[in-house]
Formats: sequence, structure tokens, C-alpha cells
Amino acid sequence: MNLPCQRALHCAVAAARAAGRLMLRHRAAPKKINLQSRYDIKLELDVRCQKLIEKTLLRSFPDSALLGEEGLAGPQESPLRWVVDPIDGTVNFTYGVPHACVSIALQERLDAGQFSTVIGVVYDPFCNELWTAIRGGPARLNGKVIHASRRKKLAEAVVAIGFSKTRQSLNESLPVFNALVPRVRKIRMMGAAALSLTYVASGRFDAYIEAGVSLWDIAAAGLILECAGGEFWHRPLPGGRQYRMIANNGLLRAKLERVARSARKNVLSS
Ligand code: LIP
Repeated sequence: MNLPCQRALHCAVAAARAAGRLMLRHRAAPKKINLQSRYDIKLELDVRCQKLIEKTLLRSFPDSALLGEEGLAGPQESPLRWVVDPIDGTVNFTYGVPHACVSIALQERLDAGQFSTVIGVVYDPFCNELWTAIRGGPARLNGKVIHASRRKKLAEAVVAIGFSKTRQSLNESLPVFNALVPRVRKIRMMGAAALSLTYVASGRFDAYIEAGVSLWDIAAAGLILECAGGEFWHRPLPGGRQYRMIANNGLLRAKLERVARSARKNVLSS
């Protein structure tokens, strides 16, 4: 497919910046909660940001589909699909923690219902940081080329971890967390998957682990990490839209997997 990548990238950046402005305008305003569960919150602003993004993207690409955290839009059989998280880090945003972002990916449909991400945009309006990538090209932060770190030792690594939204993922992740804490330099739990991935792509973190993240949390930033020389290792969980992920700088997965495996074994044998 002859995809106008630069035009699609510009369109995604414009949509991300527009949603970022809407987030900043509502930063200090009372938050209207549409839905909340034990470990999650969904805001009315999530829906408004997604509507704004949909309008911008589908105006320029009317034949494309959109899969977002707040619902679907456009012809779902289209060979092109936008994957959108209008506010990644919604709980942070709700509590006034300035660590959240807009995530927009463009995917091409391959055979057998598979998709390949070809464009990734992640925008943090609080720090005015914009990460972009087109498959096959370099990853950029505010226009400058970025690379993942070259740290090989766990003892020197800063590792981000997320517990996702369910008791099950919490129970699964806690033993890994406990096993990792004494073996790495520092653990960080930031609450926005897309930003933790772009921080690995920028060499700020060396790895990021989470089970139970959704496609819209990781699609754009996963491509940005790959284009920065890192490894976006992710496997679908049953049900197909959620993933187990061990994102890293390309040098640490085997060591991280060994720790995770032994942690799980210990739980099972105890
Ligand atoms: C969040 C992810 C985060 C995860 C949270 C939630 P949301 O996405 O970015 O990594 O730990 O449970 O899934 O809901 O803010 O878009």
C-alpha cells in the first residue's frame, strides 16, 4: 500500500497536540468521572479527547478505521487502522499528577487479520514532549533522534513496572516486583504505559514490564521503542486485546525473564 506516511504523521501530531491542549485546559478543573472500578477511572474528558482526535484523523483519512479506548469509529474493514489512547495515565490525570499523555498509532492490515504499526506518536502536554516514529526510520523526541540505553547489567538498570487494572494482574506482578527490587538499581511505577515505553526509547529507563496492558496503551510507543533500537517484546493474553510486555533496551530481556520465572516458581512452590 502506498501510504502517505509524512502526511499521516503530521495529521497524528496535530490531533495529539489538540487533545493535549484540551487536557491542559482541564488540568485544574473538577474531573467528571464516567466510570470507576477498584483500580481504574474513566473520565468524561477521555471521551471528549477521543472525539477531537477522531474528527482530526478521519477528516484527513476518511476511509480509515479507528480503534480507541473510548470506542470504535470509521469503516472497521479498512486496510488502515488508527489505534488511540486519548489520555494514557487517566488516574494520574484525575488526581492532578502531571504524568499522562496522548497516544496515536497508525496500523496497516496484513493478512489473516494481523496488523503492523507504521506510525507512532506520543505527546506529553505537561512536559511538551513529542515522540514520533515512522517504521524503518529513526525515533525522535521533539525532532531530535533518540536511542535506547546500552546498559547490560540489571544492577545498573532502572526498570519501570506496572500492575494494570485487575486483582489478577496485581497478584501476578507482585512476586516479580519483589524479586526485581533487590536486583536492579531502581524500580519506577509511573502509571502511564506509553510514557514508560518512550522513556525506555529515550534511555531514561532501561526496561518496562507490565501484564494486562491494552493495545491502545502500547501500539504507538512500542514502534517508537523499536525505532530507537530497543525491543518491544509483547505477547497477547487470552481474549486478544491485552498483552504481557517486557519492553527493554534490547540487552536485558533474558535476565529479566530469568528473575520473573524464578519469582513465579517460588510462588507456586510456596
Ligand atoms: C493505564 C496504563 C498503565 C496501567 C494502568 C492503565 P489508562 O492506562 O497506562 O500502564 O498500569 O492500569 O491501564 O487507563 O490510563 O489509559
